[in-house]
Amino acid sequence: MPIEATKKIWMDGKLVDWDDARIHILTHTLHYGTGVFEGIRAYPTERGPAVFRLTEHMSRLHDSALLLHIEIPYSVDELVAATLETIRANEVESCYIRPLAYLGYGEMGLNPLPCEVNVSIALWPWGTYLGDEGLAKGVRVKISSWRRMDPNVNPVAAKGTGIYVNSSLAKVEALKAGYDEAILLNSSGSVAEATGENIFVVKKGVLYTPPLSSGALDGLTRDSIITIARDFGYEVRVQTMLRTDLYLADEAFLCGTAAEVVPIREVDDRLIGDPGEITRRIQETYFAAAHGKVEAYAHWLEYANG
Ligand code: PPE
Repeated sequence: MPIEATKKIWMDGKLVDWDDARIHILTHTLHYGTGVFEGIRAYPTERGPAVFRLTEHMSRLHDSALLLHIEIPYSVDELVAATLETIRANEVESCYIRPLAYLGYGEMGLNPLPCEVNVSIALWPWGTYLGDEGLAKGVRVKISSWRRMDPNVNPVAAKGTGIYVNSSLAKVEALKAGYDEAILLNSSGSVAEATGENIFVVKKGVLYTPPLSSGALDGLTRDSIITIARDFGYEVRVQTMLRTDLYLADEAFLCGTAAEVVPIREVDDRLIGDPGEITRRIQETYFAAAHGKVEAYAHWLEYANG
């Protein structure tokens, strides 16, 4: 899906015109994948655009940076303020927000420590990540032949730009085989997550999701869903899962900021079926919360217009 241009991009403290948001070809991160990023969404509400769990996303950006020896020269609060300012400058009601901290031009070679750290915040309207039909009827997923990296190969807890080569390989393999998305197992064969989403299954009314120690990112959507599900009174178990737990699920779904909550209808050609009741309920409540319609989750939103 081509990016829909907006007006301004925040770069190192300044709002620059979309077409002028350029970097040098010798930017360190372009060569070695030494950057960290976030994916955040803002939704339209009665009080104008509201950003879902913005401060927590920016804290995770700082955590990712720490794991990769990147010193971000802006505090979490400064990044939050910059994001809200960029939303106002672009006059959008809803958008996907992509903060990036990267090592800039000036040094080459694998040592990142002498490099200048640059930060940008771009945003644009981004529709459904796995398609409108996927969101409504569910997607077909395939277990990838690519394994999620061992945490001692790469810190998978970091949203590092270079770390996404692994996801990208799995995504292309799944798409070329005619599926919508890939599920990655870790090096011991347990389910980790999808290329850009966490995964849940439902079995006999209980929700299951893999632990972070299986290689799952500490997703904010995952965390929101655990809260929503427990508030409904469902039991949620964070536990190690095998691929066969996916095949035998009553319901299954993916979740992430870009993807939102997407039912899974098939895993490796085993039919799970139409989106089940629990998946539907959670999907509906997640969207309602993001649109400022659930009082209990009002604290998840930060409003661009105060
Ligand atoms: N796992 C991975 C590997 C991942 O990239 C994401 C977000 C998640 C889980 C879910 O995390 P959270 O968004 O906090 O619930 N993936 C981002 C990037 C997607 C992309 O294509 O780029 C996102 O959803 O914004």
